[in-house]
Amino acid sequence: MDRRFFLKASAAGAAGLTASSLLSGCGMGGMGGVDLQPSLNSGLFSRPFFTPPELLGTVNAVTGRKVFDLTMQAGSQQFTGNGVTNTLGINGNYLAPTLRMVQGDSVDLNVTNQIGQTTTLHWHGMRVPSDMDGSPHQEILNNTTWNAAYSVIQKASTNWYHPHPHGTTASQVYAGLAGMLIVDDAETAALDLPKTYGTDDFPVIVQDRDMNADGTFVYSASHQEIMQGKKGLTMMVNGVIDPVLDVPAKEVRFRLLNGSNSRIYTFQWDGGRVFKQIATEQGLLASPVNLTSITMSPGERAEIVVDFSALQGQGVLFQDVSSGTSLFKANVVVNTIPATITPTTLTTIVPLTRTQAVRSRPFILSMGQGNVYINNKQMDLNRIDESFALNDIEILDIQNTSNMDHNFHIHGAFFQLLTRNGAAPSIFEAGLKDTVYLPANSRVEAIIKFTNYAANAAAPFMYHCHILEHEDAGMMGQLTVV
Ligand SMILES: [Cu+2]
Repeated sequence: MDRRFFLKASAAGAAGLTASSLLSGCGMGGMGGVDLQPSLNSGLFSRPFFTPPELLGTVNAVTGRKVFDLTMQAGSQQFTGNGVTNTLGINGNYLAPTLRMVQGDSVDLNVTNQIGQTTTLHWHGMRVPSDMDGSPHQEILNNTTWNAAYSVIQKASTNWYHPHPHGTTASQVYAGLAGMLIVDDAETAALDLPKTYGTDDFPVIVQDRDMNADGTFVYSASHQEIMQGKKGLTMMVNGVIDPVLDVPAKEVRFRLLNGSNSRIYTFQWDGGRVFKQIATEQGLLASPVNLTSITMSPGERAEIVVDFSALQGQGVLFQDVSSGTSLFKANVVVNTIPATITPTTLTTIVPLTRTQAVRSRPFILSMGQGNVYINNKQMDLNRIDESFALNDIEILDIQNTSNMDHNFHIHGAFFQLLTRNGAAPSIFEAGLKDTVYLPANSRVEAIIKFTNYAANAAAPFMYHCHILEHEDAGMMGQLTVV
């Protein structure tokens, strides 16, 4: 079964092009790689799974604030047997440590840019003041340090951090600048959930990359790739191709992040094994929901729990149905820590209701004349597109009128879906969210309440398509909260 899944993967991954045409570069306009490799996912799972180290911060004895020192740096890494590639990373060569914060913390993040070009660092999913958001307006010039300071006001949730400089986000994330940011709180800590990081609680950052035969990354920004979004043929988890992970024969929690530039995944466990989803982007669901697959667009997160207690000695594959690729293998080994029993009630979510909304605000995602738009406009750093009133409840009426997939992410607040194409949203996206998938010609109504001021017009919040090539091409707008 596994082998067949992989063989299907090879055919799907090559998107109808033969391996020889890929190798000669035919039909891959703008790729620039005459030796571009087909998918390197072999189905062999010989490399160890990499769990990014945690960074807990250092408490300043005088101020009580938690201090995180982050260096965005250039490096190199070997992903295949073929050779090294230039990369970017944070406190390392590729990706970044998992930042760990607790609700109620006051944090200082000292971000030093040593990547040789201007960047920013955005805390995706964190509800922070707009001038601390790491948006395109908080530029960090090369060889300078940006000091971000904020209070952690939100509930336990799986977030992430990545650059957000206008026009160069896609290439910087592709080169490796991304990491997880986990918020903990007392309510979640008291639940009988898997929570031992690196033992029964794992980050799963899924990304796709193209590589040349010499092991170097391929990233170009041809017009075609900008419009279609860059999709690599090789999938990686936490920066490793085909990793294998020992998991204990008990419940195990995975914090899924689609960290890809533009690829949309539908994840499953082989054989359609049932798992529990326990959280969306902004925290726990009211109750776990049983699923056999979950679809995630770039920037979306989900926490899931899989029960391996009856599977000791077996290998279970985590797969992307859309491309037919097995992403990593979980080898179930003897459990040495206390078992957990995921509760049937996790938290209380108070839904915002349509009758509370003071208005419905349209966001039209469209394409035309070789460009991408929101409300027929392209991003202008000097223009404020929308103004929200503090504490007003509004409906975001988000419509994708194009024949291509997009998604929608908004900074500074979270939302709940009211409808998808006029019907109730899927159960796996019924929680608190900050990023939502919009397939071609689809519509989502979401309800939102801004409880944070945008500090001033010089530091607005962003909303945008999280397909990074689209974002860079101007599928983004700016809002203030007054
Ligand atoms: Cu888009």
